Amino acid sequence: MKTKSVLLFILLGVMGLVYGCGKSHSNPMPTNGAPAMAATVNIQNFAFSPAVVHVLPGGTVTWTNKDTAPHTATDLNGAFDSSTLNTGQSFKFTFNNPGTYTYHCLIHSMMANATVIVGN
Ligand SMILES: [Cu+2]
Repeated sequence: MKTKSVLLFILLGVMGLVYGCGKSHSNPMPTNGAPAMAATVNIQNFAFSPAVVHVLPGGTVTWTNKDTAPHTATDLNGAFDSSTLNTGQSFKFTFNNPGTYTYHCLIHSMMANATVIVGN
């Protein structure tokens, strides 16, 4: 009887760990809701996440490379260029001029069409 409840306790604990771990990845994805003064973009799994961010004029976007591969965040029109970001490295850029900035990774051609929208 006592052994049984100990086993049940352990089983519940293990299930809790598994479930808890699964849940920790389900943070709400920051999307382009109301524009803010700052936004962050993770470069992960060969993608910019989120692919679209919206900041107010004067706002700053920070990109962080969470992959093992190097990446860049490079504006198609030359407004900004992170140059090569290795694992764990970040790049910040402050957008003073309203507009839509489309950028890509210079190293991986499939990492294209990510966007920073600057406006109110
Ligand atoms: Cu890349």
